[in-house]
Amino acid sequence: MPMDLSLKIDVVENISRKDFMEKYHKPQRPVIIKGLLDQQPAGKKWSLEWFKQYMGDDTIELYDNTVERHKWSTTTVPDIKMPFREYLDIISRDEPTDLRMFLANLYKLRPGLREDFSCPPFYKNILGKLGFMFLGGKDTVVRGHYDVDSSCVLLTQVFGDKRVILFAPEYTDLLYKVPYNTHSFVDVTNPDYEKFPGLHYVKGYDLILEPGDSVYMPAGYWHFITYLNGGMGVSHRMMAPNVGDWIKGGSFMGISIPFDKLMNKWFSMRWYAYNVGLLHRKVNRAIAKKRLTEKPVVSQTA
Ligand SMILES: O=C(O)CCC(=O)C(=O)O
Repeated sequence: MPMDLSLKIDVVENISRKDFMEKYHKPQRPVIIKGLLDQQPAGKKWSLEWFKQYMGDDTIELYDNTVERHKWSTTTVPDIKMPFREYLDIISRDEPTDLRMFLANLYKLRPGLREDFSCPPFYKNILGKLGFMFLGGKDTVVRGHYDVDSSCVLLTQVFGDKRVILFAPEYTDLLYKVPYNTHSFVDVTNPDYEKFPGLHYVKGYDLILEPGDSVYMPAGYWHFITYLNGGMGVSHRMMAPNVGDWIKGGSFMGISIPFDKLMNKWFSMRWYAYNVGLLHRKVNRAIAKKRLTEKPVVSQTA
């Protein structure tokens, strides 16, 4: 039984704040909002070429997916710096790249960009002042994760297309979450069911995010992202509707990340091996629970 990626996500246009809150934020359901970028000047203005002109000389920080330590620890320190223009040249080629720009503080880099695209009115909130920028090239992979602060994320695609696979937080154990981190040990786009049998039991959404469109990812939602070509996205955040997620996010950032970094420093591969053992034990328990609770599918024709 392969994993089920056939869940249907709602797709809406021009959503009001009331509808958004009632139908998606309060019940924590994902949704695609079409054409959000076009409601602000950025829709007509922002492109890869425009960014080259506007801030091509700025030095930006990049993460390199081939660096080993990213596999077992939360990514916090960038690997490479280069002029933005050079990076935009790399991603404009139709060639795979492992270099990605992740969580760059957009309005801090260039405050003027807020005039072009600010937090959409229906999404205004205490965290809405922050905007983060993400870029990648063809086949760039953002390893599966949920956001460390357990906030809700509205990710708007500026140019390029990306494949986004989403899973609800209930599948956290079955997705092989690395202990003391919020990323997954597995690649759901190329599932190895022999090694990772927990993947048989997960159900998710598989979508393509196109330029101008946004996806709302509730708190704790797993996202596995693959860039289909050179692309850029901008995210805005909102606090989760329940206090449990605030506590989870705060304790993860304040306790789990520093603890994991320290243990990695002290014990290196021994800490990693311990965590791999721990995660497999967790998944085995989650599989056993699924087997007990899920009714087998009975053939209708029998
Ligand atoms: O689009 C990307 O590159 C990553 C987006 C992401 O992980 C996020 O908004 O949390």
